[in-house]
Amino acid sequence: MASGSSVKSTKRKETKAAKSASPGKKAAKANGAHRPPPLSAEERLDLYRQMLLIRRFEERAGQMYGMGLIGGFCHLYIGQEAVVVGMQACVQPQDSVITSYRDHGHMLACGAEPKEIMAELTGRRGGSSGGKGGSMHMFAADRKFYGGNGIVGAQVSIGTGLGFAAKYRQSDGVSLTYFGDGAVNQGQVHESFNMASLWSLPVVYVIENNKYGMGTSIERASATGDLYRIADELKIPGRQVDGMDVEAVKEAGGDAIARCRAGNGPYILEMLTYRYRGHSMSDPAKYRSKEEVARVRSEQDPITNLYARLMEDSQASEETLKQIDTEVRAVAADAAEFAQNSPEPDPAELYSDVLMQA
Ligand SMILES: Cc1ncc(C[n+]2csc(CCOP(=O)(O)OP(=O)(O)O)c2C)c(N)n1
Ligand SMILES: [Mg+2]
Repeated sequence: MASGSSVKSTKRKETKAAKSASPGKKAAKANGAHRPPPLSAEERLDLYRQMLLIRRFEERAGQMYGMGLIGGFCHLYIGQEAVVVGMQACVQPQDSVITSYRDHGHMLACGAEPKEIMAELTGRRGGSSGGKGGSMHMFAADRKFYGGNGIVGAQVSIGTGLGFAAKYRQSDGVSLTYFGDGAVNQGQVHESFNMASLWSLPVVYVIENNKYGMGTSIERASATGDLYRIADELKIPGRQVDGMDVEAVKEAGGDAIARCRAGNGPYILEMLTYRYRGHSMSDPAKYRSKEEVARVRSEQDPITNLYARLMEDSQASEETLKQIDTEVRAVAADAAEFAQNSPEPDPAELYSDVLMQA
């Protein structure tokens, strides 16, 4: 029967997907095993600290969710830290950032206050949006961070608009527009690509290819696996990057941003990455094996690998790295405490900042 054979072929593809879930290796091959020049100890330690802060912050958020302190959806970024940390290491103050609902790491990497992010998660007054946005709708206009968007792909059109604004106002800014593998084949995404190419807009499209859109693997959702070539016909160049290697991300991000800033139009970076947790806190992730996750964690973890490089190149001692862990754990713990003690929003605030049409 036709349906039977399609189930079989889907299963075959999933097995293939599980076997090929080694993001770093594939990109290293695609980039000709190019290893960027090593950074200084100071630069590497800064990247290490930022990735570890995101990891510890999100672990804490996961615990708080489990304790019933965070309501609604909560999508953790654990595993993908190298992408946003490597990219944000290349930006200038005039550059803008926009992403999906998987946004806590992006807020942290943009320099927003951990306490305010955690209080936003618990829906408290001290949150970055006064507790009215929550996990999916983080926002920090003072950091040029434009969300936190719950509609898959919507941020690609808005991010393209941010690129248009930068060009129109001659601000010399670049729009960093992050989105997932699950969004690349959407209509509005391609309409945005077309405009950006036609008008030569300064937009770096960062595809965070973590292999899954909810429970659907990229192999089952997309006719092409080479997402960095998705806008070839629209003349947008692209590059595939090992998104588990923060130094490779930084190198590729620096190139792409400089290219856009110089007026060469948009660019696509496909980051091969992986999320360790389920799609959201309520996802038991039954569509992939525990072994698949364990393999990526043990072979490709961006934090463990940078730790190893720091040690290998004698750029840091075990004590220094342990000290960083202690410090970021304390930041996450302080944020959690603040987020539990901050008061609930005033009921009078219910309708403020809310657009209503009669
Ligand atoms: C327009 C739209 N369709 C469907 C959904 C439901 N949905 C939420 S997340 C998601 C998967 C997106 O996957 P991906 O873009 O790969 O991002 P990831 O969650 O992996 O970061 C879907 C289909 C939605 N929020 N918006
Ligand atoms: Mg995805």
